[in-house]
Amino acid sequence: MQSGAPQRCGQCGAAPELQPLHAPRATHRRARESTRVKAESGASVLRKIGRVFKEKAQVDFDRIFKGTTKMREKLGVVDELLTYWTLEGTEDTLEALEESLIMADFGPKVSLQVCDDIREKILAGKIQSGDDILVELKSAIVDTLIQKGGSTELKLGDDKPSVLLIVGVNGGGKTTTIGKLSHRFSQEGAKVMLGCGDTFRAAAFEQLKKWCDRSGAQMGPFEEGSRPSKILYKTVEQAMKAGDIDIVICDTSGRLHTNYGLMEELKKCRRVLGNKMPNAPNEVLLVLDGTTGLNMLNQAREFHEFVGLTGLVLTKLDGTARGGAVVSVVNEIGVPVKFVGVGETLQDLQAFDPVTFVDALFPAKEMAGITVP
Ligand SMILES: Nc1nc2c(ncn2[C@@H]2O[C@H](COP(=O)(O)OP(=O)(O)OP(=O)(O)O)[C@@H](O)[C@H]2O)c(=O)[nH]1
Ligand SMILES: [Mg+2]
Repeated sequence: MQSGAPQRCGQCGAAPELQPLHAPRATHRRARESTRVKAESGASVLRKIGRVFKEKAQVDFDRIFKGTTKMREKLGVVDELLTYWTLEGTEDTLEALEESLIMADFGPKVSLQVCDDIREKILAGKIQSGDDILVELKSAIVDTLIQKGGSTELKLGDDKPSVLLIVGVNGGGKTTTIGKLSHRFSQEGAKVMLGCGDTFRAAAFEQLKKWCDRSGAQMGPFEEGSRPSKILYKTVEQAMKAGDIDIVICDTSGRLHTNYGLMEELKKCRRVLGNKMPNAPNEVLLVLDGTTGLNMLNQAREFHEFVGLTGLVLTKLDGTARGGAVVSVVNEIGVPVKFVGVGETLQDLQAFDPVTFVDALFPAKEMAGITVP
């Protein structure tokens, strides 16, 4: 953490972004009382978390900047390309730009779309310089993420416990993401329970339990030999009985999107959660390994068809130059990215904000006229 970074309030523990809520003459006693009232109202905790994460995503530029180093290196050529743009050389520049975007795995469709957008603006006389092209390039990518994906805010609903189902192929980073999420929720004052729907790997329970201990969550019931759907059902049941659990996060085993039987099993997990609680799961998040590039497109299509995704988590962004592929996924299936993983520690999960992400990829140029809903 940077030395000058804002800290939690030493007396009442309020997160930095909540400290302005300390009215000028408010005492910390009053702040503590208000925290207690909030803790009693599950709905307000859940609503606050979605909002706070969204706000954080817009301010925590450093982490996302560091996590996108490899992508930025790959895209460095764009800057050079645009510096030497001339009106006569437009077609050559756009061709090279399209190629650079494809190399960073934005995918042929998105890359072409973006370049067509730029060409249109050049022909309309709205672009006068390489800087203008960069602004248009960034706007086009942000627009795709916002218009196609919709709101990136986590929707936890009003009734506790809120239930999150985490799905994805093997080794993508599901369990690690659950640990990081659990940590973030706990930091915001929520009580978390983890459900071990991974009955495939022998060590899955122990791995989840470790994250549970690190993040201060509770572990749901687990029985060797039980079906994942039964374990997750019982986890939500136990959380409901306990009464004070705000959020249940359900882990599942990794599976190939082409394995029909395992995808049906996942569908069942989703269904039984809904049987136990009317709005469950509140979020179904697909974890996508950033290093797989455009391979994530087919995964996303299939998982969306089987279980109806509400959000994407892009992991391992710190180790790849191929994260651009997620723009193709959003463009194709119309589901927003909600988080990005930028490392292996508890802190390495960022709520996703399209403008921050695109600014990190193409830094030091102002984005004009873009508002995030
Ligand atoms: N660098 C980096 N590594 C990550 C990130 N997220 C997860 N990992 C690593 O990816 C590996 C697999 O992570 P898991 O969380 O076990 O993946 P999983 O999807 O639960 O795997 P299965 O349960 O086997 O399907 C681990 O070594 C993690 O440390 C990330 O954002 N950055
Ligand atoms: Mg796992």
